[in-house]
Amino acid sequence: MNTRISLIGAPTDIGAGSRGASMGPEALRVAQIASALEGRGLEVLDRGNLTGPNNPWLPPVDGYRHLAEVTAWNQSLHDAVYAELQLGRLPIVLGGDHCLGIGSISAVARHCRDTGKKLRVLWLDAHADFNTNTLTPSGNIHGMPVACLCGHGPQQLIEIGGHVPAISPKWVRQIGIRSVDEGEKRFVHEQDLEVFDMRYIDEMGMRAAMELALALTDANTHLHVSFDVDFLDPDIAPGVGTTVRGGPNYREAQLCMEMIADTGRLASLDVMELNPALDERNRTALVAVDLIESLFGKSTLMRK
Ligand code: 4U7
Ligand code: MN
Ligand code: MN
Ligand code: MN
Repeated sequence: MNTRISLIGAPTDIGAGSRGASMGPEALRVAQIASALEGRGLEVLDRGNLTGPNNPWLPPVDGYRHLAEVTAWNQSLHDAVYAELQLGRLPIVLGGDHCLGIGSISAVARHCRDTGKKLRVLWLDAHADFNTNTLTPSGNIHGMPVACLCGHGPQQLIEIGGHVPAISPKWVRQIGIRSVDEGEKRFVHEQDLEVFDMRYIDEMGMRAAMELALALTDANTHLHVSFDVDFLDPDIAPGVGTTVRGGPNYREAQLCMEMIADTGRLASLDVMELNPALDERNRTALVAVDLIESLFGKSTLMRK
């Protein structure tokens, strides 16, 4: 695995339904994300924070809230992530709300086109984030990034990575899903997204879900993890804007991260939706950093 890491802070809540994810990057730094990764033998460069428009906190227009501002943030994040990948580094985006997945993953997809890599996106989330402006009950663009990446969204967002669509739904595996809106659900089925929802994880276990989610990845695969912290059960991760009960517990989440680490293919990561305004003494940031250590190979395994 690439041992040269770049942290990119994207301090905004421009696409979210509650304020506060803009403080996510600093909370992850306070939880010592950099030294935790250095402790794993990785070289970590903290590139600091991107800047972008303030959150005007306005109602949606044509089913989109803050479309112009969301576009500006994602354009700048795309450029930053793409630059790190071109330098041969592994970008970790410190979000910020999940609308930023558009800029980050469109840059990753562009890099994969440049280098002939196969892209696999693991979307760890309570939500499918597959709404469009006609399906959305909220107008919040953090509920739309997967649809936008697959080419369903406003022109200015779907074309950020220079190729429409940025990705194919076939490259995505969603894990931990337990809250999908009615119209969104129909669209997920229509587009044939592969979803390992909580019912699947309850019945089959996290191990079976991850084995399938990681199937057919090989030495030519670029593995991108989009980690929405609300993936986790709110008992261990209360500091998010949209908690949904019944998520993976600490042990299931550890296993998920460890199985990704075992592939050795992780090449980019987003840590999104952490909301320190809703957290308790930074404990959600701390659990996120702990899980990220596992994602980078810290193992609870005693076997040789
Ligand atoms: B997140 C929601 F209606 N589906 O579209 C919507 F339930 O990035 C929530 O996964 C979206 O946290 C959650 O607003 C977006 C809602
Ligand atoms: Mn999300
Ligand atoms: Mn979510
Ligand atoms: Mn959320």
